Amino acid sequence: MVKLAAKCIVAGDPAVGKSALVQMFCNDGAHFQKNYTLTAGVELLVKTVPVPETSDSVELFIFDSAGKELFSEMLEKLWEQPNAMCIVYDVTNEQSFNNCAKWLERLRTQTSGIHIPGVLVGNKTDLIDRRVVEWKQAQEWAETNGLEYCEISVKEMENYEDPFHIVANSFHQLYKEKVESFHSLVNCLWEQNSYLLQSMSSICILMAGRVNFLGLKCYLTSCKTIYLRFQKL
Ligand SMILES: Nc1nc2c(ncn2[C@@H]2O[C@H](COP(=O)(O)OP(=O)(O)OP(=O)(O)O)[C@@H](O)[C@H]2O)c(=O)[nH]1
Ligand SMILES: [Mg+2]
Repeated sequence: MVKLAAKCIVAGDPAVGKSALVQMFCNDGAHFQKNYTLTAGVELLVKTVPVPETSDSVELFIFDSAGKELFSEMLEKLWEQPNAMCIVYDVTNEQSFNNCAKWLERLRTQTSGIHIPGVLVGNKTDLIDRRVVEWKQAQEWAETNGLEYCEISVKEMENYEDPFHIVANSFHQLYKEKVESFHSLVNCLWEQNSYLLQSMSSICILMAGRVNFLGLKCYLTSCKTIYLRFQKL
């Protein structure tokens, strides 16, 4: 069982529904924030997400960030070294979609070129008649920019858990890939070293059989013992 922890930044324009989404997710759908309360700076919420078909889990430290420009300087300090990102826009507000490029760029400056899992979230799909950003357009933009895409309605409690499940699973997947590459590196080093040890010890054993100088013989015999122990491992 592996327990991972990830810092997940939630960003996007003001009033797109970031806080409503984060609160809803962390309260297990118990409460929809109907009234708009502007977030000043960052609000931190924590929730553990189980990884399907494993006994592993990811503890998400969710940084619900302010959309207002006024707080942007403060945000950049709190955003340092994120492990995952969630960029939210409002499907009834084209400007909020266009600004996702700006949010993504700002977040990428925090990751020092390292790939981190991310998801683009189109919220407020319940406002069908006011919709201006189409699924295909947003999905394509997300794909081009290396992000997953999902659409939700926090108000109608539709797919509101998806964004965090997506980032938690991707983060877990990245962890597994890193562990696998570490294991193959260790195996590779082990194989190389055991080959080297075998060659060195073979020479030592050969010499020990022929040279009758006591000190050297003792030294070579201990090399032989070490080699045999290595072989047993
Ligand atoms: N119709 C509808 N309204 C929503 C939905 N999600 C959030 N809202 C409303 O949108 C408004 C803004 O929501 P917030 O979550 O406060 O927005 P925010 O993105 O956190 O805004 P800032 O903190 O200023 O960045 C609130 O009145 C919410 O009730 C949704 O799925 N559908
Ligand atoms: Mg907010």
